[in-house]
Amino acid sequence: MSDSNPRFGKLRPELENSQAADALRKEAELSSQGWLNEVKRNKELGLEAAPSIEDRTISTFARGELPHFAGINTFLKMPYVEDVHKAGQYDVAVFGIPLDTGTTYRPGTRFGPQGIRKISALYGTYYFEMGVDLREQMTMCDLGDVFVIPANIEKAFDQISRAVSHVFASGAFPIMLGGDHSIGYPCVRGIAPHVNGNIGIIHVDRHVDTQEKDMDERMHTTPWFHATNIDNAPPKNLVQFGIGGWQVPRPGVKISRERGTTIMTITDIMEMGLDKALDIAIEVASEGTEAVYLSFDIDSVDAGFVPGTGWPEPGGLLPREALHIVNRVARETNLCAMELVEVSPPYDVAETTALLATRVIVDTLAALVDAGKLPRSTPTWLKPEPATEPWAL
Ligand SMILES: [Mn+2]
Repeated sequence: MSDSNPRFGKLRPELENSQAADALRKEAELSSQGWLNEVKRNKELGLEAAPSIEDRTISTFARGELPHFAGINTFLKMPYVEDVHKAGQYDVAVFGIPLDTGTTYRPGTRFGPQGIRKISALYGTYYFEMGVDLREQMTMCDLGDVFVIPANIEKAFDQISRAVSHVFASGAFPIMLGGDHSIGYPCVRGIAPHVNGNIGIIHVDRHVDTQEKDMDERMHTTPWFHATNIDNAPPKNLVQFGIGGWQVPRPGVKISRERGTTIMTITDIMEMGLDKALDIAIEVASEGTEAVYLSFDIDSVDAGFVPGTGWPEPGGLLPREALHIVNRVARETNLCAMELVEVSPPYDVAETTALLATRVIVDTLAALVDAGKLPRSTPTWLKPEPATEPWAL
């Protein structure tokens, strides 16, 4: 904004140091090269537009971000990388884990990755408040989905661990789109062998998910019992944030008590304030660990905002609180990977659940970029050895 041009107004004095003023200034600093590269590619692949089209950045066939309602949806319209050997060429690799065999009430989370990808097309890559443009400041791909085995959850777990292990070892930041919460265990199992030290887990949820078995099997109520049996994922570094209500099974509570996991209820968070609660959560997950894993269950948010989930529960987080949580976790921990679970599109009214899931992910990425953590060099916590599968028999 220029003071010399009379057509441009000045900000009100009381807003000169506001976030909005900062955002207006930051946008001017952002590159547009990523966008120009995309336009060039779109025209090469999708033909020059008809002569009547005045905007010559438009192509004949829709390629890339625009129009938002068109195209084949990957996450945020990022390139679909079919050859997973290339995952490490990107700063961030998103992939789906379409497993809902572990659900104990509503199914449908097998469609979660597709639901999230579909509504993610609504977003561009630029985040106004933070002054971040993901397309300009980092690279991201969508690897498609893991081939899960719906009739056998243990075989599905083996496939998931192997996939997560591959992506994590590549050096790309892995983002897993669930799927029900049973995937938390095989995801951590795929990561832990590559971490040079202990791994802390921040588990945002209404439910504890710490019982050993549910209906005689490992289900979406059980991931943290099994994850905290992994040598370098100790229960003292598991923090369970936003827990409460009438869907917390007593067998899980017993395990959390015995193992000394850190549970923080919504009332705890309300009473001490979200930031103070987050100070504690971040400390628990970080104390003595090399890396932190974020497991975000969309049902941690009040059921009114997220109807499309397996076990909706009123009284949870507000969407803006959820976004604040991931913002701080991304900035203040050695975040090494994240999963977003329990989006069930068949129950999702007006796609609001998948919409919030997308926000949780892109806000995490924006905070990582804004904090200078993405793009990243080889992560300090990554062991140099090639991928191993200590869980495989
Ligand atoms: Mn849950």
